[in-house]
Amino acid sequence: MKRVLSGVQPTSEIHLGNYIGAIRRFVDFQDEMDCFFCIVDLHSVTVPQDPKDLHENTLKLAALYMAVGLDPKKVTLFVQSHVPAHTELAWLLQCNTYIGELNRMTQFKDKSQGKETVTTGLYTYPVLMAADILLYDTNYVPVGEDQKQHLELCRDIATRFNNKYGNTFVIPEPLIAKFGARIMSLDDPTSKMSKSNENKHSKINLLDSPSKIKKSIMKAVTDSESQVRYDLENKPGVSNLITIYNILSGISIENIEKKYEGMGYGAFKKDLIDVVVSTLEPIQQKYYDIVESGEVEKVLKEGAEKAREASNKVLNEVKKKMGFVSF
Ligand code: ATP
Ligand code: LTN
Repeated sequence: MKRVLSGVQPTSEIHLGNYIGAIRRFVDFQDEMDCFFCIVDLHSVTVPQDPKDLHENTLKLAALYMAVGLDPKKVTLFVQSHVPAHTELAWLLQCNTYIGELNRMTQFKDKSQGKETVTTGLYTYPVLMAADILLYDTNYVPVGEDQKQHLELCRDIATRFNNKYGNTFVIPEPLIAKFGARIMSLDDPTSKMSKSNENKHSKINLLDSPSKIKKSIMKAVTDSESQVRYDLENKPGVSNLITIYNILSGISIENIEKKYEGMGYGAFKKDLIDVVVSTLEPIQQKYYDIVESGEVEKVLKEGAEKAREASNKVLNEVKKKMGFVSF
């Protein structure tokens, strides 16, 4: 059985971009592949985190993973910091990664720009991500567009290690959707919807109330025309809203354009609100049921055990190949 692994940071709330580009797609793999889905809390602390928020967001994300349909009987759900092999392999890989490679990472450049202080963790973050993936003999990594460069680095590190020490790592393939892999910010359709954007109306979070969703969509930047038409270059705001509508409703872009011909943005936005609310309502209902049931802790404990067991094989092989003594 092929193996799938992906991770989401428990930083702030999970938004519609995370859902469309990543989490929603995880569910599609659980019946056919051996899936590991991780809450990458060690990645979150590369930027300042309030300890109370990190704690809460970690448990929240676990409940959300289940609320979108991931079944802990079929997949391994776990918290990265519960499996020490991640940091151990990350160190070994750091000693096989070049500064020049990390200097090219655009996410580091974006996230460090204009900051007074930047942690070394933010700089070496892609190597920890490579460790997450390579530890589990992962074949496929479903992620959004923004992670493409990190996946390429992971493949380079793995290939180099295999060439130097003999075949050790499976070379993973990124699975980036052709459509919806980069949902844009509602307040600025030229930048991606992001957890780090402080404007609450730039994004829709999965646990947002209907009135917040309504406000954010009504405020979403469009253009001075009134035609509902998909045209990424000239109408990025409207095209982003059409993408969200299309993916959540299943109605084709062509049919969306026809449906709102001559009607302006008001009617389109009103229906989009309904589409988003009716997608998120059942997820929210399930989320609150899961939180109330108290099952999250048990799921994460079992997940950590399975992940610890699965990760040791690769870690031990790496250490042996590099010449570390073990008894
Ligand atoms: P930040 O923007 O603060 O870095 P994030 O929103 O990217 O955070 P992550 O936890 O880093 O959140 O991402 C989780 C998953 O969601 C990754 O697979 C990522 O590629 C995907 N993703 C993030 N933002 C988007 C987006 N706007 N559109 C599609 N996929 C996205
Ligand atoms: N870097 C990713 C999160 C992440 C991840 C992973 C994704 C950490 N480890 C392993 C896939 C596989 C991000 O910022 N979205």
